[in-house]
Amino acid sequence: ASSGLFTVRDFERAARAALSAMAYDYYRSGADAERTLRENLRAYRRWQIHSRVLVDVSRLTLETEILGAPVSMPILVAPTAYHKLAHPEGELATARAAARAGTIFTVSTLATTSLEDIARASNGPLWFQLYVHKDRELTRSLVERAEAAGYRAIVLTVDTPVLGRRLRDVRNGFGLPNGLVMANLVDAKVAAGASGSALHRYIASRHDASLSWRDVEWLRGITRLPLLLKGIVRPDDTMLAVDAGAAGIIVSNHGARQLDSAPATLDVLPRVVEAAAGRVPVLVDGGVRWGTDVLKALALGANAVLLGRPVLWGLAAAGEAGVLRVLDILRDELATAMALAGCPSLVSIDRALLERRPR
Ligand code: HOC
Repeated sequence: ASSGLFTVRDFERAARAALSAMAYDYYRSGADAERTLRENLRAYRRWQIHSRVLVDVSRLTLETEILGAPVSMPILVAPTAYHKLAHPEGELATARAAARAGTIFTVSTLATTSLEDIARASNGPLWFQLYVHKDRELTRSLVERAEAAGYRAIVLTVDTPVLGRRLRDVRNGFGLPNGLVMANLVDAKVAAGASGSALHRYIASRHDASLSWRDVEWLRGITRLPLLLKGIVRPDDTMLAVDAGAAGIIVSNHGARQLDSAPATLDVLPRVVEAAAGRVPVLVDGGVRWGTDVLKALALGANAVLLGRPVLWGLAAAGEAGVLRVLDILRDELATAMALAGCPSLVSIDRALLERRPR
């Protein structure tokens, strides 16, 4: 089903054809005027790669390690909600594809498959993305379940005190079709039907908007898993996160779905990297569509990138095979970009490769 599809763009077109308008809109949407959505993509175009020539690139290596987990490439799968909306096999297909690609899959709290079933289906490394529920015992039990099921890290999303205004979802009356539930939660109804976004109603009633740095301490106290904070765009927050014991930072604006006019993640990456000062890995998501984008993020100091929408496009277009194909495309593009830029290894990708595009 993925024949004839050679780029993430091809997969987005195929996914659009395969999905209901409501599901496609949910995945593709940014908040408000979608300024940040466009900026995340544009930020990558502002850089050009100045290749080094006559470097032996006959033996490229893309393997690396993130928080002790060996991965085949510096490209991980970001947490995204509701994979069964994209494909009947949902998160199981994504998990299997990520494992086959040799990379980490970050499972969302809002998965449509239970975190235990996903762990049983995958022999690859898994992280668990956490939203903090008003009911702290429910949150504690999610963390304990993830730990018991063999997840290797908790990714706390910190850019979501409330839900961003995704106008397409409001207009479409977004919700899950009959039969789909948020399988990790007990009170998990976001059924479509009423006016406005059902996700918005669910989050307003259950999600804890009081989350603060004190809760990061609480979370660290209830798990021995490393804790990454996802949604950081500022150097001072980076320092607070490291001081609070975060094991990693994910520079993210939630795929531009939360605060519109947030900066493009690539633009703030260097300042976050500087603030982290090598004490913890810094990852970035938002706008990665090409292997050259991955190279640019690494050159600006990221240890790895995460892919959100591209994986969903692969899943919607062709299930497990589609996700695997998307991951392989990005891997091949990155390898080609590295060879052409004169970078035989990830450590040879440095800041001096990049120049701002002339105006
Ligand atoms: C306030 C909690 O990540 C999305 C998902 C779900 C967001 C829940 C936010 O749609 O971006």
